[in-house]
Amino acid sequence: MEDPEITDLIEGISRGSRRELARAITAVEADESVADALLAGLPETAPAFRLGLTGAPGVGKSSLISKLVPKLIESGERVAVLAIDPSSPITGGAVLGDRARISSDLGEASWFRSIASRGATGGVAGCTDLAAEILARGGFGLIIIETVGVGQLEVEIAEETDQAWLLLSPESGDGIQLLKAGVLEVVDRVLVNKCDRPGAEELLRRAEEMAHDLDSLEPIAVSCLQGDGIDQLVAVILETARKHRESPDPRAVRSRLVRRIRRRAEQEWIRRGLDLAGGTKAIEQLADRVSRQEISIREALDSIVSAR
Ligand SMILES: Nc1nc2c(ncn2[C@@H]2O[C@H](COP(=O)(O)OP(=O)(O)O)[C@@H](O)[C@H]2O)c(=O)[nH]1
Ligand SMILES: [Mg+2]
Repeated sequence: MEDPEITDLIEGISRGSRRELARAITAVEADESVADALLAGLPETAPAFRLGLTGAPGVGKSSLISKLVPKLIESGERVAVLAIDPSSPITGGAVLGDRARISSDLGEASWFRSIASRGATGGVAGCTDLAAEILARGGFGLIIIETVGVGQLEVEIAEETDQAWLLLSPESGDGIQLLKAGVLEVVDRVLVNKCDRPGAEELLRRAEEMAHDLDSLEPIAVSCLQGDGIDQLVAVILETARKHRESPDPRAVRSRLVRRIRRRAEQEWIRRGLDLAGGTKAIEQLADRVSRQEISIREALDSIVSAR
């Protein structure tokens, strides 16, 4: 991306333009290096609170977010939601459905966007970190990140958030298994959704036991359908965000910066290394030579990594 374009984006975001904010995040999705200049040009703001909301598909993450966002806005928050669903293509029904459900005219204080694809250079976690940082600089004090499941990707995303909360529901059936498998060592809190459904009480009781044993945060039960527990949850989010903004954990801030710098360095190393070695063309030629058994894979590697 050319410098004048980046200057335009910085100027637009500083004046609160949603269009420029969207363009900036799209640009970073495609190429994380754009974020270097963007973040250098956008003034630091008060720290935003990043809340990760994870859980199996269908557990009610999007429903919950659509209940929470209007209430959080009413309490004076500016809320951005990043929904990460690498499994669903950009045109996927779920993503469009979520977008439609959440963006129902909440005005300037909220922002919704899905990150469905891996960027050209980095991973979803890197892109999420940078998108969240840009949103924070754009004046969003609360950033909710919705991710599916609790696999490796979610662990990575959890590292990019200030707290990661896991949503379980009695319907999904695997809640108790997840708790037994030590999921509370990865997430900070369990929320039990669909407490209008049978089995919710048992699930909540088990979650409470586990949280107690591990000295982890109290689980909270909600029903998006009936509205139970939503106000309590909003109050907990506001309080957690307030505490975080008052005194962000310096270790978390530092380790996030370490990951960000490391990731960007890795991308640069790969790009420079490949350039030195002659790029994709050189690798193709080496592959041809390996397939003709003129050189070994090891020799091909050596010729790439020793290129100066
Ligand atoms: N009974 C009941 N159904 C709910 C509740 N919350 C969400 N659902 C339903 O669960 C389904 C999946 O919800 P969704 O928010 O898309 O889940 P996500 O995949 O985790 O984002 C939808 O049909 C919702 O209407 C709840 O509290 N009670
Ligand atoms: Mg969803």
